[in-house]
Amino acid sequence: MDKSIAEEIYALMVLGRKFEYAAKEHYMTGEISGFLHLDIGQEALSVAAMKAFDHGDVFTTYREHIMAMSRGIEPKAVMAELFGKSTGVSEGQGGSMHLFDPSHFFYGGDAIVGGHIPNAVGCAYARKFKESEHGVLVLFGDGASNSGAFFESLNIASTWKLPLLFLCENNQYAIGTKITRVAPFLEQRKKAEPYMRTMEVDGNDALAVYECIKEAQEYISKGHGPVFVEAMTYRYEGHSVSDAATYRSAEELEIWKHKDPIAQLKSVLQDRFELSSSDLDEIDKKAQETVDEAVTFAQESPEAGVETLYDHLFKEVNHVVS
Ligand SMILES: Cc1ncc(C[n+]2csc(CCOP(=O)(O)OP(=O)(O)O)c2C)c(N)n1
Ligand SMILES: [Mg+2]
Repeated sequence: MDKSIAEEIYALMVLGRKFEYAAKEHYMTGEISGFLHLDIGQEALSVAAMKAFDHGDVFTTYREHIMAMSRGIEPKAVMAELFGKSTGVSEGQGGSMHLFDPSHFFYGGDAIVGGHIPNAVGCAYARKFKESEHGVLVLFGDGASNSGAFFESLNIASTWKLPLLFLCENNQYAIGTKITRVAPFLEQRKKAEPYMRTMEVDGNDALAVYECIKEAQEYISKGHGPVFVEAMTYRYEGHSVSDAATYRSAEELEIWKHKDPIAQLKSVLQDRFELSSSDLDEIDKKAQETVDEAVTFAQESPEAGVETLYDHLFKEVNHVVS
Protein backbone atom coordinates (compact mmCIF):
# COMPACT_ATOMS: atom_id res chain seq x y z
CA MET A 1 0.00 0.00 0.00
CA ASP A 2 1.29 3.34 -1.15
CA LYS A 3 1.41 6.13 1.45
CA SER A 4 -0.22 8.65 -0.90
CA ILE A 5 -3.21 6.35 -1.52
CA ALA A 6 -3.66 5.72 2.21
CA GLU A 7 -3.53 9.45 2.83
CA GLU A 8 -5.98 10.19 0.03
CA ILE A 9 -8.42 7.60 1.37
CA TYR A 10 -8.13 9.04 4.87
CA ALA A 11 -8.73 12.60 3.64
CA LEU A 12 -11.87 11.47 1.79
CA MET A 13 -13.14 9.60 4.84
CA VAL A 14 -12.67 12.67 7.05
CA LEU A 15 -14.34 14.83 4.39
CA GLY A 16 -17.17 12.30 4.11
CA ARG A 17 -17.93 12.25 7.82
CA LYS A 18 -17.92 16.06 8.09
CA PHE A 19 -20.06 16.27 4.95
CA GLU A 20 -22.63 13.88 6.41
CA TYR A 21 -22.85 15.78 9.72
CA ALA A 22 -23.27 19.04 7.77
CA ALA A 23 -26.02 17.46 5.66
CA LYS A 24 -27.80 16.34 8.85
CA GLU A 25 -27.54 19.85 10.30
CA HIS A 26 -29.01 21.44 7.17
CA TYR A 27 -31.76 18.84 7.05
CA MET A 28 -32.77 19.93 10.55
CA THR A 29 -32.96 23.57 9.39
CA GLY A 30 -35.28 22.53 6.57
CA GLU A 31 -32.86 23.49 3.80
CA ILE A 32 -32.63 19.84 2.74
CA SER A 33 -35.86 17.92 2.38
CA GLY A 34 -36.99 14.48 1.28
CA PHE A 35 -35.06 11.44 2.45
CA LEU A 36 -31.50 11.58 3.78
CA HIS A 37 -29.54 8.39 4.53
CA LEU A 38 -26.20 8.98 6.23
CA ASP A 39 -23.10 6.83 5.80
CA ILE A 40 -21.39 7.71 9.09
CA GLY A 41 -19.48 4.65 10.38
CA GLN A 42 -19.25 3.08 6.91
CA GLU A 43 -16.77 5.54 5.38
CA ALA A 44 -13.91 3.02 4.95
CA LEU A 45 -16.03 0.86 2.70
CA SER A 46 -17.48 3.69 0.64
CA VAL A 47 -14.21 5.51 0.03
CA ALA A 48 -11.80 2.60 -0.37
CA ALA A 49 -14.09 0.68 -2.72
CA MET A 50 -14.37 3.71 -5.03
CA LYS A 51 -10.63 4.41 -4.97
CA ALA A 52 -9.80 0.76 -5.70
CA PHE A 53 -12.39 0.36 -8.47
CA ASP A 54 -10.76 3.05 -10.55
CA HIS A 55 -12.28 2.28 -13.95
CA GLY A 56 -15.55 0.87 -15.25
CA ASP A 57 -19.04 1.67 -14.00
CA VAL A 58 -20.58 2.04 -10.55
CA PHE A 59 -24.19 1.37 -9.52
CA THR A 60 -25.18 1.91 -5.91
CA THR A 61 -27.95 2.71 -3.43
CA TYR A 62 -29.37 5.78 -1.71
CA ARG A 63 -26.55 5.89 0.92
CA GLU A 64 -24.14 7.23 -1.65
CA HIS A 65 -22.95 10.80 -0.93
CA ILE A 66 -19.45 9.71 0.11
CA MET A 67 -19.15 7.26 -2.78
CA ALA A 68 -20.03 10.00 -5.27
CA MET A 69 -17.36 12.32 -3.88
CA SER A 70 -14.81 9.49 -3.81
CA ARG A 71 -15.51 8.83 -7.50
CA GLY A 72 -14.48 12.43 -8.16
CA ILE A 73 -17.80 14.27 -8.16
CA GLU A 74 -17.35 17.71 -6.58
CA PRO A 75 -18.59 18.02 -2.97
CA LYS A 76 -20.29 21.28 -4.01
CA ALA A 77 -22.31 19.49 -6.68
CA VAL A 78 -23.30 16.77 -4.20
CA MET A 79 -24.36 19.23 -1.48
CA ALA A 80 -26.27 21.37 -3.99
CA GLU A 81 -28.14 18.25 -5.09
CA LEU A 82 -29.20 17.55 -1.50
CA PHE A 83 -30.48 21.14 -1.34
CA GLY A 84 -32.46 20.58 -4.57
CA LYS A 85 -30.52 23.28 -6.41
CA SER A 86 -29.97 23.53 -10.17
CA THR A 87 -26.17 23.36 -9.67
CA GLY A 88 -26.51 19.90 -8.15
CA VAL A 89 -24.99 16.86 -9.81
CA SER A 90 -28.46 15.79 -11.00
CA GLU A 91 -29.54 19.40 -11.59
CA GLY A 92 -31.58 19.35 -8.39
CA GLN A 93 -34.03 16.81 -9.77
CA GLY A 94 -32.75 13.74 -7.95
CA GLY A 95 -31.96 14.74 -4.39
CA SER A 96 -29.96 12.69 -1.94
CA MET A 97 -30.96 9.27 -3.30
CA HIS A 98 -30.28 9.99 -6.97
CA LEU A 99 -26.77 11.31 -7.45
CA PHE A 100 -26.01 10.47 -11.08
CA ASP A 101 -23.06 11.47 -13.23
CA PRO A 102 -22.22 9.60 -16.43
CA SER A 103 -19.00 11.61 -16.83
CA HIS A 104 -17.74 9.78 -13.73
CA PHE A 105 -19.40 6.50 -14.75
CA PHE A 106 -21.53 6.81 -11.61
CA TYR A 107 -25.08 5.65 -12.27
CA GLY A 108 -26.79 6.31 -8.95
CA GLY A 109 -28.14 6.37 -6.26
CA ASP A 110 -31.33 4.30 -6.49
CA ALA A 111 -34.30 4.39 -4.12
CA ILE A 112 -35.63 0.95 -5.04
CA VAL A 113 -33.99 -1.62 -2.80
CA GLY A 114 -32.27 -4.16 -5.07
CA GLY A 115 -33.68 -2.48 -8.20
CA HIS A 116 -30.32 -1.26 -9.43
CA ILE A 117 -28.69 -4.70 -9.36
CA PRO A 118 -30.25 -5.87 -12.67
CA ASN A 119 -29.25 -2.50 -14.19
CA ALA A 120 -25.65 -3.30 -13.28
CA VAL A 121 -26.05 -6.76 -14.85
CA GLY A 122 -27.21 -5.13 -18.09
CA CYS A 123 -24.27 -2.77 -18.05
CA ALA A 124 -21.85 -5.65 -17.40
CA TYR A 125 -23.42 -7.49 -20.34
CA ALA A 126 -22.77 -4.42 -22.53
CA ARG A 127 -19.16 -4.28 -21.31
CA LYS A 128 -18.66 -7.93 -22.21
CA PHE A 129 -20.46 -7.63 -25.55
CA LYS A 130 -18.25 -4.69 -26.52
CA GLU A 131 -15.16 -6.56 -25.35
CA SER A 132 -14.32 -3.78 -22.92
CA GLU A 133 -11.42 -4.46 -20.58
CA HIS A 134 -13.36 -2.80 -17.74
CA GLY A 135 -16.13 -4.18 -15.59
CA VAL A 136 -18.93 -3.00 -13.33
CA LEU A 137 -19.21 -2.56 -9.56
CA VAL A 138 -22.59 -2.82 -7.87
CA LEU A 139 -22.99 -2.00 -4.17
CA PHE A 140 -26.03 -2.99 -2.13
CA GLY A 141 -27.05 -3.70 1.45
CA ASP A 142 -27.69 -6.90 3.37
CA GLY A 143 -31.43 -6.24 3.07
CA ALA A 144 -31.23 -5.92 -0.72
CA SER A 145 -29.67 -9.38 -0.88
CA ASN A 146 -33.08 -10.81 0.07
CA SER A 147 -34.72 -9.44 -3.06
CA GLY A 148 -35.68 -11.55 -6.05
CA ALA A 149 -33.81 -9.20 -8.35
CA PHE A 150 -30.61 -10.01 -6.47
CA PHE A 151 -30.95 -13.79 -6.93
CA GLU A 152 -31.87 -13.41 -10.60
CA SER A 153 -28.81 -11.23 -11.05
CA LEU A 154 -26.50 -13.77 -9.43
CA ASN A 155 -27.89 -16.42 -11.73
CA ILE A 156 -27.51 -14.63 -15.04
CA ALA A 157 -24.21 -12.89 -14.19
CA SER A 158 -22.72 -16.25 -13.34
CA THR A 159 -24.21 -18.11 -16.32
CA TRP A 160 -22.96 -15.48 -18.77
CA LYS A 161 -19.65 -14.92 -16.92
CA LEU A 162 -20.20 -11.19 -16.75
CA PRO A 163 -17.50 -8.79 -15.49
CA LEU A 164 -19.51 -7.78 -12.42
CA LEU A 165 -18.32 -7.17 -8.88
CA PHE A 166 -21.14 -7.62 -6.36
CA LEU A 167 -20.24 -5.72 -3.17
CA CYS A 168 -22.55 -6.36 -0.22
CA GLU A 169 -22.32 -3.73 2.51
CA ASN A 170 -23.51 -5.82 5.42
CA ASN A 171 -24.37 -3.36 8.20
CA GLN A 172 -26.73 -6.01 9.62
CA TYR A 173 -29.89 -3.94 9.37
CA ALA A 174 -32.50 -3.19 6.73
CA ILE A 175 -34.12 -0.16 8.36
CA GLY A 176 -35.11 -1.74 11.72
CA THR A 177 -34.90 -5.39 10.66
CA LYS A 178 -31.85 -7.33 11.83
CA ILE A 179 -30.60 -9.44 8.92
CA THR A 180 -30.70 -12.67 10.93
CA ARG A 181 -34.48 -12.26 11.39
CA VAL A 182 -35.04 -12.46 7.63
CA ALA A 183 -32.11 -14.53 6.37
CA PRO A 184 -30.89 -17.90 7.71
CA PHE A 185 -27.33 -16.64 8.30
CA LEU A 186 -25.44 -13.44 9.00
CA GLU A 187 -23.02 -13.91 6.10
CA GLN A 188 -24.84 -12.98 2.91
CA ARG A 189 -22.00 -14.26 0.73
CA LYS A 190 -23.31 -17.78 1.40
CA LYS A 191 -26.12 -16.96 -1.05
CA ALA A 192 -23.57 -16.37 -3.82
CA GLU A 193 -21.30 -19.35 -3.13
CA PRO A 194 -23.04 -21.76 -5.56
CA TYR A 195 -22.66 -19.21 -8.36
CA MET A 196 -19.29 -17.50 -8.12
CA ARG A 197 -16.08 -16.79 -6.25
CA THR A 198 -16.76 -15.08 -2.93
CA MET A 199 -14.50 -12.97 -0.73
CA GLU A 200 -14.94 -11.35 2.66
CA VAL A 201 -13.34 -8.27 4.09
CA ASP A 202 -13.53 -6.15 7.23
CA GLY A 203 -15.55 -3.21 5.95
CA ASN A 204 -14.15 -0.90 8.64
CA ASP A 205 -10.55 -1.50 7.59
CA ALA A 206 -10.03 0.88 4.66
CA LEU A 207 -6.74 -0.58 3.49
CA ALA A 208 -8.09 -4.14 3.57
CA VAL A 209 -11.12 -3.01 1.53
CA TYR A 210 -8.82 -1.32 -0.98
CA GLU A 211 -6.67 -4.44 -1.46
CA CYS A 212 -9.71 -6.73 -1.67
CA ILE A 213 -11.53 -4.62 -4.27
CA LYS A 214 -8.35 -4.27 -6.34
CA GLU A 215 -8.01 -8.05 -6.42
CA ALA A 216 -11.67 -8.50 -7.28
CA GLN A 217 -11.48 -5.85 -10.01
CA GLU A 218 -8.54 -7.63 -11.61
CA TYR A 219 -10.39 -10.95 -11.42
CA ILE A 220 -13.48 -9.70 -13.26
CA SER A 221 -11.39 -7.76 -15.80
CA LYS A 222 -9.59 -10.97 -16.80
CA GLY A 223 -12.82 -12.62 -17.92
CA HIS A 224 -13.24 -15.05 -15.02
CA GLY A 225 -16.84 -13.97 -14.52
CA PRO A 226 -18.42 -12.22 -11.53
CA VAL A 227 -17.21 -12.12 -7.95
CA PHE A 228 -19.04 -11.45 -4.72
CA VAL A 229 -17.39 -9.47 -1.92
CA GLU A 230 -19.00 -9.09 1.48
CA ALA A 231 -17.88 -6.32 3.81
CA MET A 232 -19.11 -6.23 7.40
CA THR A 233 -19.71 -2.74 8.73
CA TYR A 234 -22.13 -0.69 10.83
CA ARG A 235 -23.95 2.63 10.54
CA TYR A 236 -23.85 4.93 13.55
CA GLU A 237 -26.95 6.96 12.68
CA GLY A 238 -30.48 5.73 12.11
CA HIS A 239 -31.48 4.26 8.75
CA SER A 240 -32.38 7.77 7.61
CA VAL A 241 -32.45 11.00 9.58
CA SER A 242 -36.04 10.36 10.61
CA ASP A 243 -35.14 7.07 12.35
CA ALA A 244 -34.08 7.11 16.02
CA ALA A 245 -32.75 3.51 15.73
CA THR A 246 -34.49 2.33 18.91
CA TYR A 247 -34.41 -1.28 17.65
CA ARG A 248 -30.74 -1.76 18.53
CA SER A 249 -28.88 -1.48 21.81
CA ALA A 250 -26.51 1.26 22.94
CA GLU A 251 -23.98 -1.52 23.77
CA GLU A 252 -24.02 -2.81 20.19
CA LEU A 253 -23.38 0.70 18.87
CA GLU A 254 -20.51 1.18 21.34
CA ILE A 255 -18.84 -2.07 20.24
CA TRP A 256 -18.79 -0.81 16.66
CA LYS A 257 -17.62 2.66 17.63
CA HIS A 258 -14.54 0.98 19.09
CA LYS A 259 -13.83 -0.28 15.56
CA ASP A 260 -14.22 3.19 14.08
CA PRO A 261 -12.85 3.21 10.52
CA ILE A 262 -11.42 6.72 10.68
CA ALA A 263 -9.65 6.13 14.00
CA GLN A 264 -8.23 2.85 12.65
CA LEU A 265 -6.76 4.42 9.54
CA LYS A 266 -5.49 7.40 11.52
CA SER A 267 -3.39 5.02 13.67
CA VAL A 268 -1.98 3.35 10.56
CA LEU A 269 -1.04 6.73 9.07
CA GLN A 270 0.70 7.72 12.29
CA ASP A 271 2.44 4.41 13.01
CA ARG A 272 3.25 2.99 9.60
CA PHE A 273 3.43 6.08 7.42
CA GLU A 274 4.67 8.49 10.09
CA LEU A 275 2.22 11.31 9.54
CA SER A 276 2.57 13.96 12.23
CA SER A 277 -0.31 15.42 14.20
CA SER A 278 0.05 18.67 12.27
CA ASP A 279 -0.28 16.72 8.96
CA LEU A 280 -3.46 15.16 10.31
CA ASP A 281 -4.76 18.53 11.56
CA GLU A 282 -4.17 19.97 8.11
CA ILE A 283 -6.27 17.19 6.52
CA ASP A 284 -9.01 17.91 9.03
CA LYS A 285 -8.91 21.65 8.38
CA LYS A 286 -9.03 21.23 4.59
CA ALA A 287 -11.98 18.86 4.87
CA GLN A 288 -13.91 21.33 7.01
CA GLU A 289 -13.18 24.15 4.55
CA THR A 290 -14.40 22.01 1.64
CA VAL A 291 -17.63 21.19 3.47
CA ASP A 292 -18.23 24.83 4.47
CA GLU A 293 -17.65 25.94 0.86
CA ALA A 294 -20.03 23.24 -0.38
CA VAL A 295 -22.77 24.42 2.02
CA THR A 296 -22.34 28.08 1.04
CA PHE A 297 -22.39 27.11 -2.63
CA ALA A 298 -25.58 25.11 -2.14
CA GLN A 299 -27.27 27.88 -0.15
CA GLU A 300 -26.43 30.52 -2.76
CA SER A 301 -27.36 28.44 -5.82
CA PRO A 302 -30.73 28.90 -7.55
CA GLU A 303 -33.57 26.44 -7.04
CA ALA A 304 -34.17 23.89 -9.79
CA GLY A 305 -36.96 25.82 -11.55
CA VAL A 306 -40.41 24.40 -12.11
CA GLU A 307 -39.85 24.88 -15.87
CA THR A 308 -37.28 22.03 -15.67
CA LEU A 309 -39.90 19.60 -14.37
CA TYR A 310 -40.24 17.75 -17.67
CA ASP A 311 -36.55 17.78 -18.60
CA HIS A 312 -34.83 14.43 -19.10
CA LEU A 313 -38.02 12.47 -19.66
CA PHE A 314 -37.96 9.85 -22.37
CA LYS A 315 -41.41 10.81 -23.53
CA GLU A 316 -42.26 14.24 -24.94
CA VAL A 317 -45.00 15.82 -22.83
CA ASN A 318 -47.17 18.74 -23.75
CA HIS A 319 -48.13 19.81 -20.26
CA VAL A 320 -47.90 23.51 -19.71
CA VAL A 321 -46.52 24.55 -16.35
CA SER A 322 -47.91 27.81 -15.14
C1 LIG B 1 -38.37 -2.41 -3.30
C2 LIG B 1 -38.31 -1.64 -2.01
N1 LIG B 1 -38.82 -2.17 -0.88
C3 LIG B 1 -38.76 -1.52 0.29
C4 LIG B 1 -38.18 -0.25 0.33
C5 LIG B 1 -38.09 0.49 1.66
N2 LIG B 1 -36.69 0.44 2.13
C6 LIG B 1 -35.86 1.48 1.93
S1 LIG B 1 -34.32 1.15 2.50
C7 LIG B 1 -34.76 -0.37 3.04
C8 LIG B 1 -33.77 -1.25 3.74
C9 LIG B 1 -32.62 -1.69 2.91
O1 LIG B 1 -31.62 -2.24 3.72
P1 LIG B 1 -30.22 -2.63 3.18
O2 LIG B 1 -30.34 -3.19 1.81
O3 LIG B 1 -29.56 -3.48 4.20
O4 LIG B 1 -29.43 -1.23 3.02
P2 LIG B 1 -28.98 -0.19 4.14
O5 LIG B 1 -30.09 0.81 4.28
O6 LIG B 1 -28.70 -0.94 5.39
O7 LIG B 1 -27.76 0.49 3.59
C10 LIG B 1 -36.11 -0.62 2.78
C11 LIG B 1 -36.82 -1.86 3.14
C12 LIG B 1 -37.68 0.29 -0.87
N3 LIG B 1 -37.11 1.49 -0.91
N4 LIG B 1 -37.72 -0.42 -2.02
MG1 LIG C 1 -28.24 -2.94 5.72
